[in-house]
Amino acid sequence: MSNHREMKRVLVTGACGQIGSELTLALREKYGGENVIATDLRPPQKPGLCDSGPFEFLDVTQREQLEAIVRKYNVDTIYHLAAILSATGEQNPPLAWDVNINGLYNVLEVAQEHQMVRVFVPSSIAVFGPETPRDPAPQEAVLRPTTMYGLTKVTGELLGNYYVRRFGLDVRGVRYPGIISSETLPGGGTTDYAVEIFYAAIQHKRYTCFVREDTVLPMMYMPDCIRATLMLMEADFARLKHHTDFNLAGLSFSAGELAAEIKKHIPDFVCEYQPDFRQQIADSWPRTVDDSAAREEWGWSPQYDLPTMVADMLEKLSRKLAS
Ligand code: NAD
Ligand code: AKB
Repeated sequence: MSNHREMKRVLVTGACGQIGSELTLALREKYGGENVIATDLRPPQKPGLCDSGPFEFLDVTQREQLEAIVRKYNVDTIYHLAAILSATGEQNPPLAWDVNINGLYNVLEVAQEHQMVRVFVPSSIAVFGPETPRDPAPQEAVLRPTTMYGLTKVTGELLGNYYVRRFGLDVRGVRYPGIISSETLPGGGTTDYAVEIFYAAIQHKRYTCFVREDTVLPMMYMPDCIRATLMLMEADFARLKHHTDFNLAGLSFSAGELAAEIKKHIPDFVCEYQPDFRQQIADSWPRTVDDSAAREEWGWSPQYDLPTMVADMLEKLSRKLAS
């Protein structure tokens, strides 16, 4: 199996997004700036991504563009983060299908053709649907999502596992919960309220939340997200029974509990609730997930709980918004 070789030249797709903008820098710390090629459809918002290593424009639905960059830099590992998330996906299902399915197919085909060492393909709690137990969602569960995004994520998991079995390509992935971070705004998901609320609390002391106060979803703070991603990619392949579909838990809380925790730091903060179409998506997802497979197979354990995450977010974001 190819995983005995070392990862030396890493390509990140969707590098300007919420996760990519921070994961790329973490990878550059680890492998050296010039060895991590950031790519996206759009230009980087922050100088950091361009200053610390190469950046190339890449539309993942265009296989020849991907192929050219892989050849140019002699890429042996891909972190494939380019995707259309749940809320945008419901507003434009054909785009979600094209980017999430055809883009992934191109990445896996090129990775196999170039005998790559490893490929990371994130999945999501969006693979679950109303028929899955919600508290917690088991590792092995009924996967009948009701969103186009969820449907593409289930297909992505199956496709990744197919390349592992059929071609011996080392493909790995986790079902990320909603990610909370202070660097880059999220890109059109249902869990975006859990980030927007911090900006609104600091800037306006008011937030109108688009899900109900009692809505509980699995979430994770970015430092845990980055740590989990690097841990899985460095795990011994021989210990992995799963490959592309690890449940991954951080913390779970209701929108009301999040607002109350922020209010401890900003006492005059007011949160109102006006659910929109995203409520239905949130209601189809679990409240918590069972991540015992990730814990057993590669030693996963999160570090942040609600109070430590909120305190750190407020501190980092206040500093950023003041500068
Ligand atoms: P994001 O929306 O913030 O970033 C995605 C990036 O992909 C954007 O910069 C966008 O410009 C780029 N992109 C879109 N279409 C493209 C195309 N055709 N070619 C190249 N780039 C394209 O997303 P994210 O939150 O950083 O998510 C990264 C991955 O993690 C995705 O697979 C997503 O499904 C998964 N995930 C994210 C979360 C979360 O809460 N952030 C949760 C679960 C899973
Ligand atoms: C979304 O809300 O679409 C993402 C996800 C959980 O996959 N944050």
